[in-house]
Amino acid sequence: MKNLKSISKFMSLILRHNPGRVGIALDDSGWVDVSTLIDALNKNGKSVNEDVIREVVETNDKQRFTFSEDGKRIRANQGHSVSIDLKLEAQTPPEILYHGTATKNLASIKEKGLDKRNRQHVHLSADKVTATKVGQRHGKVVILVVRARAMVEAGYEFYLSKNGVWLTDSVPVEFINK
Ligand code: HQG
Repeated sequence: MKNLKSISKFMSLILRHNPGRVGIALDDSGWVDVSTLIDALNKNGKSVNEDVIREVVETNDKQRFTFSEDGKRIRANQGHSVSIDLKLEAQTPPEILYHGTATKNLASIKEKGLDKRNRQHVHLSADKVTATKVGQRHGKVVILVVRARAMVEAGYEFYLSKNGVWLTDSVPVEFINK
């Protein structure tokens, strides 16, 4: 059986964090030619062809990747640490968004608000279930309530990634309730 999960994880690493690991570069919006990615993966121990890449994209549990409209390029929908501009249009978020984090982060968040750390954005969820899963990755989970609409009224911008993750640059502490 093809190990789609391991290929998908490796694609996340390459398309979000470290394209140089397999000797490729992303363009300034995070895209790379599918053929370039396939060649690079094959040279680095992952035996893939276009059908396999398509299956990874279609079956990925969080829809982490997208093909360009012409199908020739591919990128990660969000989660990058490399400096790219997804060129998403600002959108009006729901009144409230959620952020799952670990209790160990709370003191620092209370002091500084939410910042993007290694990634390009702060990631927020429209529902608590998703936020809980995100937070559990870091430890004992706590769900923060972000007054997103109030932030918009104060001039902050929000973006919605293609796979439904709300993104913003930072969340000042006055917009966060526990
Ligand atoms: C925390 C996964 C202390 C923040 C998920 C989080 C998501 C602070 C951690 C996506 C802080 C960063 C992103 C501050 C923020 N002081 N801690 N001032 N500001 N933090 O992994 O949001 O499976 O970079 O609360 O599903 O957890 O990879 O961000 O705990 O969508 O597709 O710093 O990654 O998606 O952690 O997760 P992360 P995240 P994938």
